[in-house]
Amino acid sequence: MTTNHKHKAVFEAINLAYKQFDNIAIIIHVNPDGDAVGSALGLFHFLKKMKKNVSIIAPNDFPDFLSWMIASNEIIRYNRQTEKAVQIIENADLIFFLDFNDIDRVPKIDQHVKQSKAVKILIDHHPNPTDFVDIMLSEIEVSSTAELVCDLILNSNEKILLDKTIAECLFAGILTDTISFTVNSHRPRTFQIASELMIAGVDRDDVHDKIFNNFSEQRMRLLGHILNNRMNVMPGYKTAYLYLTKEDQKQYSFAMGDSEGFVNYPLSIKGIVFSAFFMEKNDHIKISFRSKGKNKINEIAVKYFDGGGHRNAAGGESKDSLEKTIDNFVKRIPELLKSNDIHV
Ligand SMILES: [Mn+2]
Repeated sequence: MTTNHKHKAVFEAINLAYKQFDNIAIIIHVNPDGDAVGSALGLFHFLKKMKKNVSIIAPNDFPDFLSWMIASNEIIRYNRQTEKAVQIIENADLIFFLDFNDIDRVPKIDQHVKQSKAVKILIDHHPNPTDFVDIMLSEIEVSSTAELVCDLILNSNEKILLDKTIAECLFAGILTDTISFTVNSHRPRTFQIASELMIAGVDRDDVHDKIFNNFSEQRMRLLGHILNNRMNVMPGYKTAYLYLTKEDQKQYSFAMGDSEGFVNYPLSIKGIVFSAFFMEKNDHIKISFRSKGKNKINEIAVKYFDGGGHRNAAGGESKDSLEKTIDNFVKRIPELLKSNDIHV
């Protein structure tokens, strides 16, 4: 039976579940970000302290700049350690799914999950979760999955176990999704949670530094190239977009995670409230969308770009060429403005 988020009741159900079972798997989404890795490791360290046999499984690699988190090297990548990952899922009595809302966010792992008899728990903050679990802690207003995991711990009888190691991982998740408290952080509760994590020993500046000040020289030059040569600003539309060709990626020795956060830069231009970033991949175009404040960008991601996400941060993809995909986006801008009640 699926339980919707009713705060205390759901927290209690989850607390009961992890107390009852010993073999626990934590599964995070494909292309894991700081919130996926941080929330998973925070929960992992917490459950370890409760003497649980716990493992984290990711579909594929995570960016290098997250590897400072303690035990990140213990995360099992399905693409590299398939057999081990399958074995863990088969042995699990309890599976946590963190930071995603649909089983198709864990490609290939989904088949094993479907066969598993384990109790399944979703902890997530993306809109419209699908029903593939037994207990659902889904709250779209929170900053991050890490915030929800922290709230879960604070509401448990084991909150005394919250230490610096757990706190740093959770803080990393919150900082990632709020870009150091500049977006998705309108709720006072987010800061209360952050405060608890700092009391537990987090050095805020240190975590910020590790997450955001980690550019390679090539990546910094790539950013310069994009902003200078690959950005189109449409002030009348309150919109700007960036793109990156395969040729650009080759020229700047593109490494995984290098374009992380680039989509946010156009929002620093006065008057721009919508931003998009188009990246040419081998067989498709990967798109990131961002918007400011009450303006919704996720609807066009769903409607035209086979994607989804939050009000202010969404993603999508296209099988068309880069040029055609961008044209298609520009064509949809009037609808985007209208649906957000912006008249130009
Ligand atoms: Mn997240």
